[in-house]
Amino acid sequence: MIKQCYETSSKGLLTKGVSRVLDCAVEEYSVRDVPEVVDYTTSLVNRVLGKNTSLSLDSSECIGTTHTLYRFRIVLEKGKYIGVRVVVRGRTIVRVLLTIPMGLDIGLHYQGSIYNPTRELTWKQSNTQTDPPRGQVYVDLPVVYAILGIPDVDLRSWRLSINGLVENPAVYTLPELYDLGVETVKTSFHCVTGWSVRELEFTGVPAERIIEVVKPLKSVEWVYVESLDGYTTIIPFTELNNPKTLIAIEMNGKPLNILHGYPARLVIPQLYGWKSAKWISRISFMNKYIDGYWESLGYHPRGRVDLEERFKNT
Ligand SMILES: Nc1nc2c(c(=O)[nH]1)N[C@H]1C(S)=C(S)[C@@H](COP(=O)(O)O)O[C@H]1N2
Ligand SMILES: [Mo]
Repeated sequence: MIKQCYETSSKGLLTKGVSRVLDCAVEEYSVRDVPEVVDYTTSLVNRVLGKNTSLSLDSSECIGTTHTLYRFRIVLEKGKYIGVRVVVRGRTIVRVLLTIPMGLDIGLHYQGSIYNPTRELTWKQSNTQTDPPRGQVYVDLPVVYAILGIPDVDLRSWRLSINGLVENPAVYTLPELYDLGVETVKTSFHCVTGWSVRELEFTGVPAERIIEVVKPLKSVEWVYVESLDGYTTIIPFTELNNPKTLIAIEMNGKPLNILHGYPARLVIPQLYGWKSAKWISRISFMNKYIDGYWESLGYHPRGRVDLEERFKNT
């Protein structure tokens, strides 16, 4: 039933006590109801853990109008638990992930593979453009997310570092970002969970301008972004190097509110919202892919809205 399994982790998950994630792409499996999801998941998980455990449903939610995510837990001693996340597309199970808590010495029975993100980028998906984009609904105001909490920000010590495989690494204070020259864009914003908001106005430094200054090396393919709260994400270099991508410092003509990522956040309108990291502190240009926070939980390496790239497919 398992096609490929990858072991991964992320900085943010470590702060939540999760030391590793086992992310399994499975042979597509049709289900008619939720009890069938439970039965399937129980037998898969028991095979991987090599013992008989029972799952309890923790929560479930829609991810767009096209996917459903079920979260189970296997309760262990001392309040620890193994989390299980099941990704269902329509009525088809496509992915199962296990989150393993720190300090749990447990054998996992699976054949490991190396995750190859470039295979995802050639994945074929019909892309007839609709408004709202496929699987999304418009709401009036953005939902605010802070999966790792809202960090304390001290502008006197805050800096944005731009480094990695670049000719001219740079470090900016907020006034220095303004000095690079700002532009204002009006854009829709799309969260992978299914809500979209029209016409948000962001002001900031175009990512293209920063790229001109730091001069990434030819070998750069990925951009890894780190935030003050420990949140991370990964973006294909070509998506960062897009005229609409901003290092935003204002929203609707006012400095970003702390809830929206003060002092600076990314805004990458063509990608789902989780790529638009808030409270950013470092942008690293890389020639290799590594998972960020949501990518380590099965979300797509690129996350293009027009191609409906919500979860990894391979
Ligand atoms: N640091 C950090 N950045 C983040 C998130 C987060 O939890 N922490 N959530 C992401 C997600 S999933 C979305 S949809 C957008 C939401 O932006 P908003 O909170 O300004 O509406 O922020 C993204 N950036
Ligand atoms: Mo999101």
